[in-house]
Amino acid sequence: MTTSDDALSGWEPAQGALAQLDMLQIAFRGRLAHVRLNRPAKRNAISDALIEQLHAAFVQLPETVRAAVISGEGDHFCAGLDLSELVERDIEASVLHSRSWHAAFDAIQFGRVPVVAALHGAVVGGGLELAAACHLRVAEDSAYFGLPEGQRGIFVGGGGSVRIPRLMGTARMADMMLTGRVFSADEAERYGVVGYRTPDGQALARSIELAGRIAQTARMTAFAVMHALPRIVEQSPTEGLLTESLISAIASSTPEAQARLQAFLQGKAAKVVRS
Ligand code: 1HE
Repeated sequence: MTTSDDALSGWEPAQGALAQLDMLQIAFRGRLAHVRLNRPAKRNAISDALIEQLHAAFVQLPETVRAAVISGEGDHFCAGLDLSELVERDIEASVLHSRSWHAAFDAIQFGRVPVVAALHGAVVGGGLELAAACHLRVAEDSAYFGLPEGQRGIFVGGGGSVRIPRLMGTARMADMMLTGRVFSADEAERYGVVGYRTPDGQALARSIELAGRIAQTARMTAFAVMHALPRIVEQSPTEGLLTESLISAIASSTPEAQARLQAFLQGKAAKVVRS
């Protein structure tokens, strides 16, 4: 079991272009990347500049990286859209603004590596949309989940209507938007929004530990889980089964898979044990 101290030590700050992204703190350790939202004075509200930087960060992750963690500096993960920039836009500009969020969050969901979201404090509006674009979510006790778009007179625009119902169900998302209902970390776990729960102050360490395990997954398996699985889920069962057969055949024929299968057959690989 990795301790918090182990998980949080030994990180090297990003160099070069990634170091220029001033609203993020990016660091690497071995095959892991840590992307931290770094606007604590504004509760990590996502401005136009921050959404651009998030997009840039995830498309430019070095090839050596095999898993990433995203977290928020300060008392909250993310307060959602920067409302101070919600000036009147015409319809075209509004569509393009929303599409820029889609592009950034697609770069996370369908990027190079699985991403674990370490959640604490407010995970609201666009912050929940960002978390929903990640592959695993870890929430500590302080985390709470809301969609204040309803109260602000707007609608989700960062992919929330596509991703959030797939986690918690359409009825719960409708409830959040229509009544302002806020879910606790325990409720979020019960409703499938988060897969892991920790005491306060431990979500980041747990996320890093999980990212470390993800980084050991064979590349083709990670690719299939990220890129094929969500597409298969959207396909008809007939198409899905065919896609599954194709991806499965590709994955099992890679040298990495062959080596792992041989290792197991020779008694050199870990067995499946109770956790
Ligand atoms: C902000 C934002 C923001 C804080 N945009 N500036 N999101 C919301 O509707 C959530 C709005 N925010 C809040 O409910 C609260 O700020 C929090 C619960 C997140 C945090 O509360 P607290 O007491 O820790 O902080 P605070 O005092 O409210 O805020 C600190 C500063 O951050 C303050 O600015 P200051 O200059 O007066 O110090 C706040 O104005 C600022 N701040 N949140 C701009 N969101 C693609 S569509 C997505 C649509 C949405 O995401 S809608 C949901 C928007």
